[in-house]
Amino acid sequence: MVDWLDLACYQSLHFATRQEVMLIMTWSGARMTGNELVSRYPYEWRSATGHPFLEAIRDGSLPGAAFRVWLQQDYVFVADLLRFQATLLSIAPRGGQDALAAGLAALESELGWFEQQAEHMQLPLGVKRHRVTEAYRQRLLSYANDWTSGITALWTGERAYLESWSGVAPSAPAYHEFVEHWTQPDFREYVRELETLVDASGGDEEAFLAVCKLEQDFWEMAWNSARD
Ligand code: MP5
Repeated sequence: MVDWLDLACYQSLHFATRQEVMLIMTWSGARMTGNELVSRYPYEWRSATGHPFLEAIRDGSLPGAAFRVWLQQDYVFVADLLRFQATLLSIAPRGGQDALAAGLAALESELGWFEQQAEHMQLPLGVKRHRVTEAYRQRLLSYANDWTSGITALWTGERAYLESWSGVAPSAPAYHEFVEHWTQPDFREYVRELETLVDASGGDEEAFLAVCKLEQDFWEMAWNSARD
């Protein structure tokens, strides 16, 4: 583990460039804030938060089948997220308990909101987990007993949804309620609170990148389902 003193010595001895220092920080698992993670991996972040599925939500061209698959799988995802978050809450430091406990209650009511949406659409929710939803579940569970990776994974998925849905506003009218759900001020504030916890924890690059990829795969899964 390289700490800041080592880095300072390295820098004064070798006149390391900023890039070299950043590289050493990465190798040594150095601390990174949420914003640093997002700006260090612009391609991965864009892939997680921008997708033809979202473009089609914006312009109203999304095939109904793709939206239905997304909604069914996202319901399963949220139920899995609730369980993951309950475990993460059990190891949260004192300063993280408030946000995580409030988030848990919000997740439970979100399941009710999904159930209402599905009822309007006459859509069954008891579907089998898609391979991607299962991979996401497994990955989250692998982080559930480690605070830094767990909070990074949780925040990455939530911020990805905030940015994905903010990016399509104002969407085609059929999706207004969904855009509103993931762009309202309370949700924005929740994501900000999670980010503060990531910053304090030091962040986990690997968890960030894994969740970015899973977010991308999730859009891809729903998008491709219309062509299956
Ligand atoms: C979220 C979600 C956001 N609903 N689905 C995926 C695939 N990623 C992130 O979680 P929440 O609890 O709906 O804000």
